[in-house]
Amino acid sequence: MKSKNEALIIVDVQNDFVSGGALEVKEGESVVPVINKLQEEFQFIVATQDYHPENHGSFATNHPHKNPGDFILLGGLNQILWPVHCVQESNGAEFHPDLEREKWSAVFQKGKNPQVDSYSGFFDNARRGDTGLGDYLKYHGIEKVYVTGLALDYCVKFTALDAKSLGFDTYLVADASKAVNLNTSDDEKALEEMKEAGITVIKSNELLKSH
Ligand code: VGL
Ligand code: ZN
Repeated sequence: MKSKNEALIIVDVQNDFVSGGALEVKEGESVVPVINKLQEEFQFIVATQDYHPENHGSFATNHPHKNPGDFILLGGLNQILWPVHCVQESNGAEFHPDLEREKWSAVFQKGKNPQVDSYSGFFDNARRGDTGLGDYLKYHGIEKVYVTGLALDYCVKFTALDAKSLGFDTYLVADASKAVNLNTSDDEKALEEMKEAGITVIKSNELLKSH
């Protein structure tokens, strides 16, 4: 069992990010049994949920003549456009049905402001809006975080980078995360970027074999 100052962060394990979903991560659902096993080890677990209004500026359909993969300026930031995904109250925004939720302390929703995208579970991409996750973890005495979920090259990466920047000892559990890989080896690049920031990349069995 991990100690009380260690948290598991489960990022965006939602129907739209697994096989057949609107913004499919190939074999995204393969992280579910790994994350469920990890949850048994933790006393403190939080999850994030991508939760967009229909008019969200990251949706290609909300911009004339634009397609998913195109870039625009959104709130002054370079923004890649996505298919419509994780719309509030839709099935695609729901957590994967096999994902255990009994032990979760809280869920942090993000991406609600139509004017800015929000990959990290802590801040929006402009770092203006704050979900409260950082203060919540600190209030509960958390010092060490293990980041898991979807997608490795977007929301997982930015959540881990923000955790590290906020002073948490940050671990990325590689086999508990999968990438969208719009470009080949985006997953490798994401892992490198995280390592360079001082995040420790581990495998789930390193967390499980301690007993
Ligand atoms: C995500 C793209 C857009 C993610 C969310 O959860 O990684 N990616 N919205
Ligand atoms: Zn999104």
